[in-house]
Amino acid sequence: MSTPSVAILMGSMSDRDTMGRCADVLDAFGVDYVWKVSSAHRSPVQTHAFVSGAREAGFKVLICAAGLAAHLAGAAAGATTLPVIGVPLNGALDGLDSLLATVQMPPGIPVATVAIGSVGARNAAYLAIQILAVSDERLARLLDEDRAGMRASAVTASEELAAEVARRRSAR
Ligand code: RP5
Repeated sequence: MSTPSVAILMGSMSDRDTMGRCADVLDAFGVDYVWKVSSAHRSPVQTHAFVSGAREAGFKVLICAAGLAAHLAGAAAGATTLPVIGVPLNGALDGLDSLLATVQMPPGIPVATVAIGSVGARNAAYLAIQILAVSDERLARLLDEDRAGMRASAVTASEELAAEVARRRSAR
């Protein structure tokens, strides 16, 4: 079996439910991944060993999620030149602490930081898929179909609102 394209690292098992939203999106697109608890603070040696070997192992994108003093994505980005997507999680201060810790990286060591919490978890998967789709036509096609679905939902919702306005007007 070949190495999955994506590795999802999270700081704690308590991040599992939120990052399940990320896994849901990867599953929906048929993208293989590994999913690990790997902490910048509690298991730094293991985290560094995995991340520094990730390119050679065949991974293409790393997704790193952590809350509080969220150093996981930044530490990972310092140990690999693979794209690292950071998901700030809400452990305190509405996740603002994690957002700043994840996004404020020094020049040359970027972390592609997404939104706080489950929205970010989903978008991390979408961004990873978009990165993979640069060289994967199947994924590019699925992304186009997914966008078409979103567009259709927005148009349908708008038509429903227009119909509601018409109903309200005739009821006056
Ligand atoms: C971070 O600390 C983890 O990513 C988690 O979001 C937060 C709290 O961890 P636990 O105390 O729940 O293990 O490192």
